[in-house]
Amino acid sequence: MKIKLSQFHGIALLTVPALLLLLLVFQGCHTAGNKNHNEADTAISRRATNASATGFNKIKAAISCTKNGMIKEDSILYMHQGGEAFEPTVVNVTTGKSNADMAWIPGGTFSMGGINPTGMTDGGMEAMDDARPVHRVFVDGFYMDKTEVTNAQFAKFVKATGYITVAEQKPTAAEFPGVPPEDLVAGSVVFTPPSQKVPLNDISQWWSYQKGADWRHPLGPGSDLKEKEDYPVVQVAWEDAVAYAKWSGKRLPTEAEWEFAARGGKAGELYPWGNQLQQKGRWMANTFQGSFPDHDNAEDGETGLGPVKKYPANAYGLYDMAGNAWEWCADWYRSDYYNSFNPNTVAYNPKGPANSLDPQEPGQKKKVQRGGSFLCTDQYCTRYMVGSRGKGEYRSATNHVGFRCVQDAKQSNNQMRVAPKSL
Ligand SMILES: [Ca+2]
Repeated sequence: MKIKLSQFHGIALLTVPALLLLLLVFQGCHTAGNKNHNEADTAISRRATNASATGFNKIKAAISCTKNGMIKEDSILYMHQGGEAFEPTVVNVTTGKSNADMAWIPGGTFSMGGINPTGMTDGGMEAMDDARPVHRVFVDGFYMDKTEVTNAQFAKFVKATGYITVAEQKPTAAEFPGVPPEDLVAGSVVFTPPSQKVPLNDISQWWSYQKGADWRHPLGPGSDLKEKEDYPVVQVAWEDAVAYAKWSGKRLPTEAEWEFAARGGKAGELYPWGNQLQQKGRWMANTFQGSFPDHDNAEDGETGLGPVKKYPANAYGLYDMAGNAWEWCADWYRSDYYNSFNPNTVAYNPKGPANSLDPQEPGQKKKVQRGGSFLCTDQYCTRYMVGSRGKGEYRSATNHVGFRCVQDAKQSNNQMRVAPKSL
C-alpha cells in the first residue's frame, strides 16, 4: 500500500511549474511518436497549451479533490475501524429558537470525522485519510443560515459596500512571481465539461482559469445571474466570504460547528440524512450522475449548480449541507489536524490549527471547505459525505464553492452544557 500511495503522492508533490512542464512534455513526446493522434490527444494538447502558469496554479490551489492510490482491501480495514469510533451524539439542552433565515443548532458532544469510504457502495475512490481519527468534540449552541448565501443576498452586500471580490481583482506579480505580466488577468477557475471521456488524473481536462469569471459571471464573461437570484453565490474566495459575514453581523462556522450542524444530532452516519445516498429512490442532494466529468445526466434534477432549498432539509432545518456548493469554514486546513487531538479527552469548541498544511501543495495557504458540490460523484470524489473534508487556497474561487454564515447565541438562550461522557 505504501508503495502505491507514494507513487501517487510523488506526482502530487511536483511543483506547479513542474506539473505544467510535465503536461507539455507529455504532449510533445506523445504527438511526436504518433502523428495520427486521436481527438483525445488533441484535447489534452489544447488544454495543456492553454493552461498558463497563473491559470494552472489557480486551478491546483482551488480544487479539493484529486485521486490517490488507496486500494479496496485497505478501505475495508479503515471502514471497520472508523465505524467503531463513533459514539452517540449528546445534544445540549437549550431554549434557542430558529427563525425564518437561521436555524438554532443546540450544540453538544459528538464524534467528528469520517471513515474511509472506498470499497463501499457509492463510496468513491478517495480514502480521505485527513478525516481520521474520529474524535470527540463539544460545540456550544449557535445559529446557522438555513441555506448557502444566495446571489440576491450577496448582491445586497456588494450594493451596500461597493465590495470587490478577489476574482475581480488583477492578480499581482507578488502573488505569482515569474508569471508574465500578460498572464496576470482578473478571473477565476471554472468547471468546463470535456466533450468526451478523459483520464481522471488530469484536472486540467475539466478545470480552466477563465478571464472575467467572477460571482456575477460564474461561468465566465458570457454568463450571468439571470433567474439565479436564489442560487448560491459562487466564485467567492474565503476572504470574500469573511467580508460578507462581518457585514451581516455573522461569521463563518468553524469546521466543528459545520459538522455538528450537518449531522443533525445523529452519530456516525454517512450523509446528513442517513446512510444511503438515496432515500426510497429519491435523490437527497444535488450531486453528479452520469459519466464524470464529461456528461452529467442530472438524475437528481439539476445539471450544475441549482437553487437553494430544492432538496429536503436535515433534522436541524439546514438545506444543502451536502452537494450543490462547497462551503468555506473559518478554520485553516491541515491534513494531519485530527491527529492532534488527545483520544482520551473531548475537544471544546476547536477552532482549527494555527496554520495550513496540504502535503499535496505545501506552499499554499488553505482553508477548510465542507459539504461537497454538484460535481461530487462516486466515480471520482464523494466529499458530499458528512464527515469528509475539503480545502481551497484562501484567495482562490471556483464556480462550485460558496458559503453560509453562523451567529453566536445570545445569553438569553440560557443554554446548558451537558457534560460529555468520559472516555
Ligand atoms: Ca446534479
